[in-house]
Amino acid sequence: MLHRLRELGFTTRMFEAADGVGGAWYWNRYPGARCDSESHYYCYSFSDEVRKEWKWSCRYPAQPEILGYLNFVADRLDLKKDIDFGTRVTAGTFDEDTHDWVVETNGGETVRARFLITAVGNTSAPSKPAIQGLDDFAGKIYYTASWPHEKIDFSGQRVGLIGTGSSGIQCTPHLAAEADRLTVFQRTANYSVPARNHLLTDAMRLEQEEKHQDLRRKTLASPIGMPFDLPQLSALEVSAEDRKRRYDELWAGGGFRFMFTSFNDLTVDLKANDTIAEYIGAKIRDTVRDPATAEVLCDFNHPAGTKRPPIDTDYYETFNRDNVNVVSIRTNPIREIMADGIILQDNERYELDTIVFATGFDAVTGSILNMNLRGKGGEALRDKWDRGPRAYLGLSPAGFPNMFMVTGPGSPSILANFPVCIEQHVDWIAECMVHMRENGIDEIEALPEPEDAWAKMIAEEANKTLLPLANSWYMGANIPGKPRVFLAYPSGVHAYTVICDDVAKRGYEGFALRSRKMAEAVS
Ligand code: NA7
Repeated sequence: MLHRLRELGFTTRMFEAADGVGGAWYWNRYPGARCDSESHYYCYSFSDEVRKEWKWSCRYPAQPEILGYLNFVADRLDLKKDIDFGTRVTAGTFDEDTHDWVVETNGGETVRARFLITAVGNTSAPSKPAIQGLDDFAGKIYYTASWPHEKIDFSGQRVGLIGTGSSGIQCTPHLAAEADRLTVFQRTANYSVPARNHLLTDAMRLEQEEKHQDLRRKTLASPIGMPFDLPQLSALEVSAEDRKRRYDELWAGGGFRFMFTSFNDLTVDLKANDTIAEYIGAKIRDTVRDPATAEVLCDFNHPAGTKRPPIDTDYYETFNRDNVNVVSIRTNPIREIMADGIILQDNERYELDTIVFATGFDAVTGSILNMNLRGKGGEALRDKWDRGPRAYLGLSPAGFPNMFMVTGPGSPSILANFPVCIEQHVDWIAECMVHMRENGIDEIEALPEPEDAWAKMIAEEANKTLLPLANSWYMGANIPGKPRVFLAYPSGVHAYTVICDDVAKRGYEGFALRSRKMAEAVS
């Protein structure tokens, strides 16, 4: 966004809480942190030079490599000189007289800007559960979502890991390899699929480059922003043998393709979903030697794919180690944290030296609300969103003129490949700002009716799927008190792009466009 606005001649100020670029990839430095999307499409596409100058080492790069890539891009485009690092936005208020945003930072600075663009990520406000006794714990506490920069030595430690989402699943094998003992506290069993990571050879990279145009076309045509051939068949219209053959084939290839390219009705039909859930369950039971452990790991309690699907390297295999065990806390939750460990509701005690929280995020809305934004009439965004986030096209909330969100709630970002969604938002927002500049428009504001219609459509479309059945962060259900509202446009990034382009073509239909001159003429 910064690069595009600078190219277009806008004056910018950019604030970043961290001391460096990278966002989620800056903070999530836990052992095993790795991308679940393949490197050749989990990257920027806006510059052929940038793409050709960077060489990915493997199919799913680890956090340090992705952070290296983001630093490479920022340096290559000389972006860092225009970013105020180590600076948090503490408040933002729309000034109706001047059509400007007044932004305050923790450094005590106040900045006026015509536009306010949030690009604060979807998984950047860590969720730190308030478990009774947490402050009394005498050992060390770490959060995967804000991991220290220095290497942590877990050797000789009894480690407790809370959380079995993507982060918990990724760090489990690494903690197990180092710690004396690892106890994984699992509230909801997950359906993890092997990543099948591998190094990329020069020949593989060359092939990706030769096919770039074709892959890019597929990526943009896909609802999930990944260059996959979409499944045409229902899981229920093939024979059990053909279904198993398809699952076997895709399981061998690993990664998101297993979930997203096998059958077309897995997230809309419970019976179809059962087939993939049973398949993954059988794989877990085949892998994990102790039947009781396998049963805990198969206690899914939600349809497959209705929480963010994890992929892993040796997750289930790790439970065959002598120093690893899993404890179900679904019906027997953590009662308290004591100085020397964790005690469950049934009084079962686990003595620990270290607790690692892989408990996720106040996703999508948390970081936006933490900025204390106020729109027209001084309305707080937190109040406007107290029954769930609302924003027309997931881009701009009514009552908050000249505010745009990159990957905001109601956009497709959390269900799709992030770079594709980010670039779509950046292009749309930049074009809108140019349109305003060229036409003497000072203010753009989403209208309440189209915003309502957008929220209604999201709920209706989400309800046609199985996604609302899970207590997922997609639904805001992981945070106590957070409204249970589906947080994404559910029909995919391709359909979303078509709608956004159409809105722009129709002169930003659904938005009010105002200019000071017009207002003066009327008065
Ligand atoms: P997730 O996917 O939100 O996973 C968090 C995990 O922590 C999940 O297993 C939760 O169980 C568990 N959790 C959360 N709060 C608690 C409490 N209070 N007690 C016990 N267990 C708890 O976060 P991740 O960091 O793994 O992944 C986030 C995204 O980052 C990921 O999807 C990628 O997009 C990258 P639950 O399922 O809620 O029962």
